[in-house]
Amino acid sequence: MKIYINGDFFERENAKISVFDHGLLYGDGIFEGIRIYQGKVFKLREHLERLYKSAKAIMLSLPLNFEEMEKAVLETVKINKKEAGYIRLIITRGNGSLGIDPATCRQATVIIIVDDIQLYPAEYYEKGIKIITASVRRISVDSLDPRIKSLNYLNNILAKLEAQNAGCLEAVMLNKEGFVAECTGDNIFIVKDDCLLTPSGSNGALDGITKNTVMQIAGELGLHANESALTQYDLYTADECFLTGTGAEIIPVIDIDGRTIGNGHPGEITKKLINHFNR
Ligand code: PXG
Repeated sequence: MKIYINGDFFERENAKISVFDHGLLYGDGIFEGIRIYQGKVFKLREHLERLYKSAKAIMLSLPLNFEEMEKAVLETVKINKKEAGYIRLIITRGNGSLGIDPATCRQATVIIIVDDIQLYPAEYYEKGIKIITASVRRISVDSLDPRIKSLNYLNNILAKLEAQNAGCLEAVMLNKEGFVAECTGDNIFIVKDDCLLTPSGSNGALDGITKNTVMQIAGELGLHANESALTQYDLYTADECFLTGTGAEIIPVIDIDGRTIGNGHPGEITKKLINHFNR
């Protein structure tokens, strides 16, 4: 395995960054998780566009421009000879002094890791998963907009721990107003009367690449798909529910907080979307 750090490649055991990196000290940084399918990087431009928006929002100037970043990612994939896998692109504020002042960091750190992807076990795609609502609320847009894909995941990790304590793989998080935002590492959709509904960015959802892909597939299939504020009631009374993410792809949800969704099996529209996504 060859890992890219600031323009050089290192073997796994030598791929190291400073303990003074503000990505470690303060979670000051951003990242992207990207798939490789059949030797091709999936939606690379979309991921890089989101990365550059995250960077802009936190005033992080990247040492590479868009084309250079694209090249660095493709080169790292090539050098690792991966036909299927996962790319983790990480940008931190860089090395600085002990103290949050980002101005002490002169150069952002760019890390690109190409590895295998950890999937949910295959059986869950066939039978669906159970999720709970976390008591921890999604950080609100006026504190740290969830559209910024930052290195600060403690909020999501606390919700993930709640899911695990309840024997579930995922938890849905509400925003501070009580509307549905997203899951800890996935966007959430419901199907109601043949229409797809999913929370918007201002509801506290990441502008998910997989979410946008599903919206596009829905259009191709002639299904209505809209962003909408959703409550727990909407989830509980949905005909179908599924989660989307680079890691999860599309995974059906069959139970939320003990309420059976639909007939307790993955829905027909969900299955159709999974089929089209896998093409
Ligand atoms: N919401 C959150 C909070 C996420 O972290 C998504 C939604 C889905 O977005 P995309 O663009 O991937 O459709 C994510 C993405 C991992 C892992 O290793 C997590 C994600 C993606 C890839 C890997 O846990 N989360």
